Amino acid sequence: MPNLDAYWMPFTANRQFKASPRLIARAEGMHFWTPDGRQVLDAVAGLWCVNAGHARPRIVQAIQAQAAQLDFAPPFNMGHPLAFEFAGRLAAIAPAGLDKVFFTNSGSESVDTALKVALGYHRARGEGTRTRLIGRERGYHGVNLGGTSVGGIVGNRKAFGALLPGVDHLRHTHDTRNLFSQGLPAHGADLADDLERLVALHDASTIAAVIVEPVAGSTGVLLPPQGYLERLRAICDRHGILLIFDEVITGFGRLGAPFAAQRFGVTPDLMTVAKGMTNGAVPMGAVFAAAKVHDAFMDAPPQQIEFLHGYTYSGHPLACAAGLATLDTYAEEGLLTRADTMAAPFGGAAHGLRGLPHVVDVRTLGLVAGIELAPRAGQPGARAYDVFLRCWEQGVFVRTTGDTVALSPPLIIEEAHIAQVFKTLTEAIRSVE
Ligand code: PXG
Repeated sequence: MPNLDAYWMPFTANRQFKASPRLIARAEGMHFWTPDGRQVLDAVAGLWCVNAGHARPRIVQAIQAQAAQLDFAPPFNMGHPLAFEFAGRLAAIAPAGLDKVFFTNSGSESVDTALKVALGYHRARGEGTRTRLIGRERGYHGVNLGGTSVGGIVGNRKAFGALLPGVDHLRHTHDTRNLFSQGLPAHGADLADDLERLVALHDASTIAAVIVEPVAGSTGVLLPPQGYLERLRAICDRHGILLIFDEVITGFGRLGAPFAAQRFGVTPDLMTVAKGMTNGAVPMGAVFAAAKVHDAFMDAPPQQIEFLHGYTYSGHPLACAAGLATLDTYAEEGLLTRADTMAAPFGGAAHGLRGLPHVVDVRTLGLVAGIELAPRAGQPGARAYDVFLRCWEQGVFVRTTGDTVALSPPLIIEEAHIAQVFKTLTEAIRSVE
C-alpha cells in the first residue's frame, strides 16, 4: 500500500477514504482487479466513460504507437494529421449539421468552451447584449467556473461565492407523477415553458444560450419528459437563443444512438462531449458546433485569430490516437447502437427492483439506470452509500449520487453480467438498514 498522505483526492471524503481505502490496480473488459487480486464487475464504465470496456487492445496499441511516433505537437498555429482526421471522423457520426469540432481535455473544459463560443457568437453577429446563460436546477456541467455557474447542484455551488453574474436556471424535470415510468416519462413537457418565463423576466435580447443535459446523469438519472426537449428547441428558436446539449455522459452510445440528440431527434446548436470519446483512456473532450455558429466567427479578417481560446493539450496526439482507435472499436462491434438492444434486459432487470425495501423510483433509458432509495432520516445519501460499499465488497462496482444508485455499464455488457449486477444489488438493498 503506498503512502496516501500527499494525494488530495477529487470529489472524495479524503479522511474517510484514507481510513478505509479502496484501490484498483488493473482492468480489462468488464472488470477491475484490486491490488490483492479480487475481481470486481464494473457496472459504471469507470465513471460513465469506458464505453467499450477496459484496456481494449486496439486502443492500447494505438496509444503506445503514438507515444513513440509523435508525443506532442503544439496546437496553436500548427497541426498534426491525427487531429484533423479525428475531427472529421467525429463530425461524420455527429448529429446532422454539427460538423465543426473544437478539442478540449475534459467535460468541464468542453462546457466552459461552449459557453464562451455562445457569447462570442452573439457578439460576432452584433448582438453583444446577449450575455445571459441559462442552466437548469439539478444540472451538472463539470467543475470549472462557467459549468459550476450554470450547474444546479447546490453542494457544488454554495462554497464558491456568487459565481458568474447573469446566470439563471430552469426548473428541473424530475416530477413525482412519473415514478417507475417505463420509457420517457409522460408528464412534464410543459416544464420547458420555464424558458418562456425567463425570457419574459430578462428579455430574449439578453440571453445567449441554454445548456441542459438531455438526460441528467450526476443528479441521479433524470429523464426528459416526452416532448420536453422538442419544446425547449422550439422556444430557443423563437427567441434566437442557442441550445447547448451537454452530452458528456449521453454521448458515444450510452442511450442506444451515437448521441442523445439523435436518440431524441432534437439537434442543439452546440454539443459538449468527453468521456467515451477516447473510451476514458486518455483525457479528451470536444465541443461540436453548428456551421452557423462556427461561420459567425469567420467574418473576421483572415489573418486574425477568430476565437481566442484553446488549450495546450487541445487535440493532443495521444488522445487523438486513442479516440480514433475507440471509434474503430465502436464501429466494429456496433457499440454505438448496442445499448438499444441491451436496454430491454437491462431496463427490465432494473425495474425488477421495484418492490424491494427502500426503492422509491427506478429510471432507465438505454444502458443507464437510476435506482432511487428513500433517504435514511437525517442522513441523506447514507443508505445508498452503504449499498455501494456492500456491492463493492461483493464484487460489483456501482456509483451513488445522493440516495440514487446509478448504473452505466460498458456497452459490451452481456446478459450474465446484468444478472450478476442486479443479484448483487438486490442483496445489497435488502441487507442495508
Ligand atoms: N458534463 C456532464 C454532463 C458530466 O456528467 C462533466 C460535464 C464534466 O466532465 P469532466 O471530464 O470535467 O469530469 C460531467 C462529468 C457522477 C459523476 O457521479 C459524473 C461526472 C463526473 C464525476 C462524477 O455521476 N460527469
